[in-house]
Amino acid sequence: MAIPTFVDRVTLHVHGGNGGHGCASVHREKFKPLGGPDGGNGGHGGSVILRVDTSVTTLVDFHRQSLRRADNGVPGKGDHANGANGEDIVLAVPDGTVVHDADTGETLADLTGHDTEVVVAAGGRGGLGNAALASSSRKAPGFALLGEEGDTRTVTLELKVVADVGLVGFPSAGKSSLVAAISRARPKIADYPFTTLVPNLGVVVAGETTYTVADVPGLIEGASQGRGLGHDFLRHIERCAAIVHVLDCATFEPGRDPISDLDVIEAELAAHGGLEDRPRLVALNKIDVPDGGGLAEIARPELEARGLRVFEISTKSGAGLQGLMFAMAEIVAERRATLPPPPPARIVLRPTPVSGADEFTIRRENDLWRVQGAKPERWVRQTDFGNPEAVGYLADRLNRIGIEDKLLQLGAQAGDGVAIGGEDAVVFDFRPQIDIGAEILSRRGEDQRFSEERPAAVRRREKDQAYHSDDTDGVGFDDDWSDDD
Ligand SMILES: Nc1nc2c(ncn2[C@@H]2O[C@H](COP(=O)(O)OP(=O)(O)OP(=O)(O)O)[C@@H](O)[C@H]2O)c(=O)[nH]1
Ligand SMILES: [Mg+2]
Repeated sequence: MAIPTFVDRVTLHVHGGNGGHGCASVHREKFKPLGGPDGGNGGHGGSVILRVDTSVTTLVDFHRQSLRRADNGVPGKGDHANGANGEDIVLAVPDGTVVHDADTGETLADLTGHDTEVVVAAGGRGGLGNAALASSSRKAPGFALLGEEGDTRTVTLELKVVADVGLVGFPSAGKSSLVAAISRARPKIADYPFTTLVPNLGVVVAGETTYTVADVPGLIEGASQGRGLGHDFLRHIERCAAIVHVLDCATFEPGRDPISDLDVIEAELAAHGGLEDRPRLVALNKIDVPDGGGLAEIARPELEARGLRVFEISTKSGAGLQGLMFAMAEIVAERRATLPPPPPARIVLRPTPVSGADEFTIRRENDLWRVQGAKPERWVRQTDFGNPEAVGYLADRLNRIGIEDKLLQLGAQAGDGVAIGGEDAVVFDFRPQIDIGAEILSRRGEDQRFSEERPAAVRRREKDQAYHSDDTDGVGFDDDWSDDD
């Protein structure tokens, strides 16, 4: 029998939008040939965000469309026109969705509670335009920063249905019928086995307590090793407060009776593991059938002798349902009382960047010095290497956090290769006192390295330092995007 795979685990490819490039432009007006830089900033790329929506109960939509890409930011333009930000894509996921990085296996988020969200692929930052890069010491920058690429990631979403009560039992025992009888859910019900392919969640109100019940699709012997449908679905009851055995008192199959059915299912639960401590109830179903009532009477003493609370029910006639509903409510309420209060809604999680507290690390690697760190790597990505002024600006930024000093300290020699970044690193020749930045160029005939004591040079250096201690990345952007130094 071909069993359609239940979509409770999907792989999703997500792309944050790229940031728009900043614009390098000079204001032009008649009779005012040098009107100053007026290049606008690029917009930020949109992010892909997963957000819990409690009205969504399956991951089925992701199965149909497994690639999601947020919009790019629009490049900046002249006349101080900033590019628009790309729209975020917000994907609604069910409560209880666990998000893993498909490549590393790392858990990125365990999404519980309405509106809880995680940014799975952040959009790239937009690049600053030359207007935002201008300062008193850099009046007319002839370059702008590039927009950064958005994150690209493959994630797996896994749903463990957050039901308070899990109904387990053989195919056709009447689990779906029970969900239908005590809640407003209308699962498919039929007298052939494996009618239910996807657990159905029903909301039950019993007195003061409202809780959810899920029918776990038919379990059979060997389910925990993958036979039948059960194995995948046992995951769904890992978070249940209670397990209810639905036992069929009206089956004519040889070798089946309520007690041995219960033993088979218990053996499967034990093989799956981790469910031993969950309270159990037993529902002897189909007592409306003449022989059913009789069989239930016979099974009851043995079950009670095992310490189980037994309910004789009929989902057809409604007999015994009230008692069972209130017994389930009691267990759920007890368990809720012991749980910590639910976390406040709307937790926003961002996967943490790989680098730690240090801004950068330097390692000797064969004939290279490898520099890694979130900031220097980002600065490299923002640099237009076709523009010497932009490269000079990059050199300034790198020096400002002490990379050159550190390299010298570690014994780097002029001419050594310096790689900034990981796999897609950009490699430079190490030239201490990098001299391509326009504003640190000495006047003709002078060498800055020999003029340390000249007051003008000192003043200029101080001014330069003051400029660099400004957070130029923050210009025109909300705080979220600025460098956190
Ligand atoms: N007479 C009688 N029939 C019942 C009762 N409950 C369920 N049934 C019948 O038993 C059959 C199977 O019921 P389902 O609720 O689909 O069983 P299930 O446990 O969900 O089965 P799977 O989804 O295959 O695991 C259907 O034909 C139901 O009408 C009951 O209390 N009395
Ligand atoms: Mg069913």
